[in-house]
Amino acid sequence: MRIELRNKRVLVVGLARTGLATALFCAARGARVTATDTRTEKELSDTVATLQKAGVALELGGHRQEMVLDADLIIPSPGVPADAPLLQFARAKDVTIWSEVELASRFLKGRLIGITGSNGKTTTTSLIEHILKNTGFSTILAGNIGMPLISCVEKTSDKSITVAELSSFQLELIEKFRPNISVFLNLTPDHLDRHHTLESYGAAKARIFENQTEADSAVLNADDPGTTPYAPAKPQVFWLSRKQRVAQGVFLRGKEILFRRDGVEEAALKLADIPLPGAHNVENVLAAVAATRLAGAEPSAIAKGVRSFAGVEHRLEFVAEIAGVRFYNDSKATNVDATLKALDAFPGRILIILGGKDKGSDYTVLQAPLRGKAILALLIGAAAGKIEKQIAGSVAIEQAGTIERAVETAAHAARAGDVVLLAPACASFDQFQNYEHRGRVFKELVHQLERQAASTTPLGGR
Ligand code: UMA
Repeated sequence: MRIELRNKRVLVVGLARTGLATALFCAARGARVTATDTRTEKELSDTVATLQKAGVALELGGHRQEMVLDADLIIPSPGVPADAPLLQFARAKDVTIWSEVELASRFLKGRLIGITGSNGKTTTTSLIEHILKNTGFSTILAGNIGMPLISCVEKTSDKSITVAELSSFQLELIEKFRPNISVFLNLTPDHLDRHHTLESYGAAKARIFENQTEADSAVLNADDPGTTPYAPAKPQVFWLSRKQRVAQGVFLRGKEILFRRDGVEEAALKLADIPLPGAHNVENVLAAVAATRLAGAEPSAIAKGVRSFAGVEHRLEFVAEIAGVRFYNDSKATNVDATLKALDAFPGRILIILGGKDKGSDYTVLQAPLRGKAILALLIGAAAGKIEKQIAGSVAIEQAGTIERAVETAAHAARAGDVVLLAPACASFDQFQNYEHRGRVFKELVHQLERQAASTTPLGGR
């Protein structure tokens, strides 16, 4: 499993978080590393200095196809499409292409829990790690959540449990990657600009099960028709369900959450213990209950962990209440399904900020919930025109253009009891560095409003 990197010729493609960490990891183990990015030296200044210091050769401002002829192994970043011309050329030349998680898994010690799905991955990953850490396990939180798995390899030990969020981009280029416990939460259309069809997107995610053995476990969502066909044969399958009792896994009975294994049922916690809004978060909790119980946490510790979980930044994150209007940041709602879930989490009177970079999505499915729950849609970014056409007639629309104008307009239009929700259904890259940046900008705008509101309230006034 482990590979010898000494003197291996490694080509790292893409130099953001993943590429930088991968190049440094390989260089530190004696590999002869070349790194390439479409961005120029000027755009990558700090990274360039760090890599040069580590002895990494650089080819910036584009990818020359011939580079692959000098490589034994290519590690592209998740953001590099698997069918990019450079990688197609490498495949034709039989050069091995691995994602960074494949490489990292060759060096990881201890146990690995991998979580994938279209939505809820980050919350579930964070919750699993939170529960296990509070139970006393030595844990590491990594992966698509923002921390490349390769950066965590050194921290792992035979006793550690690495809890990794995994994207389809990371899983589509694995070879032997094998989690001890895998979780596949749900499958809804996303990243169709990259995977082209839902089938190939689902198949990429389902690779999480590919190398699991009978000694491993897999957790799947029985209520999600997108994932059930992918139930694997080898690992033991544990189902989660909000709607039905399952033979093996986690389900609801009345207001109680139960775990069932080999015919033995145990109460894990109560629905009321879940501190997060929305039915989708119940599913995330059920998945976390299954994964942590399988990892060896006791039901009482799981219940305690769930109750004390504060949620995750940029996922239905409460930002502030100003004059009775509540502002929520769900910047991580980068696809239509996530936005549907966000709308579902509130009873109504929502002013929603939608838009950004389109990923080939169909926004017409937003019409019914917008008609039922929203009072205003504020559109921003490159996708605003397409969204307006596809949701026309369902809700009042305001072309705000930027997030600044959207927040300002929403704050003026909203009255006490309303919810202003950033749940854009799009990627952020047209106007922001990433969804985290978009969420932070939104929160700062809301906090500015909060400060203004505080300074205009007369001191001692009633
Ligand atoms: N680049 C090239 N050639 C190309 C395309 C891109 O050189 O053909 C370069 C870009 O110029 C840039 C770099 O590649 O310098 C970007 O790589 P990246 O987008 O993979 O950036 P990282 O910072 O390494 O982030 C990646 C994940 N990004 C994506 O999947 C797009 C991060 O997930 C992840 O947190 C991080 O690795 C650590 O594991 C983000 C994401 O949006 C959050 N994920 C998607 C999602 O959750 O929906 C899957």
